[in-house]
Amino acid sequence: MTKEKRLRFEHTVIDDKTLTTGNSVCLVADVNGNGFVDVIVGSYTSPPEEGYLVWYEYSDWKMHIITDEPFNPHILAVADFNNDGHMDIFVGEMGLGRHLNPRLFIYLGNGDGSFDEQIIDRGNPTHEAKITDIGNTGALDIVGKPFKPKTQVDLWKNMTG
Ligand SMILES: [Ca+2]
Ligand SMILES: [Ca+2]
Repeated sequence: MTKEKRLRFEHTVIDDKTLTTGNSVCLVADVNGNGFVDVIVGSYTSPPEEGYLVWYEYSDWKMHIITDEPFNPHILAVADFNNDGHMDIFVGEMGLGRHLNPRLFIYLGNGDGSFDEQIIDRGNPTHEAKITDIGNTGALDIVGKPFKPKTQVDLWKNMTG
């Protein structure tokens, strides 16, 4: 019987001083199209909960700011929402009863590390949303729910032609 191989990981810090103290989400995708996965991080400072979305470029982990716009961007996902072969980033804002007009953003990837912002909804806070193709239409939709105080469950159907 072969002995079970012991797992071994080596820890490296890729940013020793992030822009804010509240780093909310970490994702991976190849955002500049060079075949290597990069790291995407959402963060905020509390208060006033101004958020950032940044990506770190493999392999020297140079940081690039995508936006300093979102409020408390807890909800991120990478997916190709417009089926152009470039990964896009979904960002949802929390509401927490004090951000009255929360927005959902999609940062459309251009494949070279740059993004174009589109706001796809206002007024519906969300938290921990998931991306999936509801109804097998070939387009990626968003399902989510607010953290608090709203008590609902949401679906954003992708109607992009
Ligand atoms: Ca890359
Ligand atoms: Ca895309």
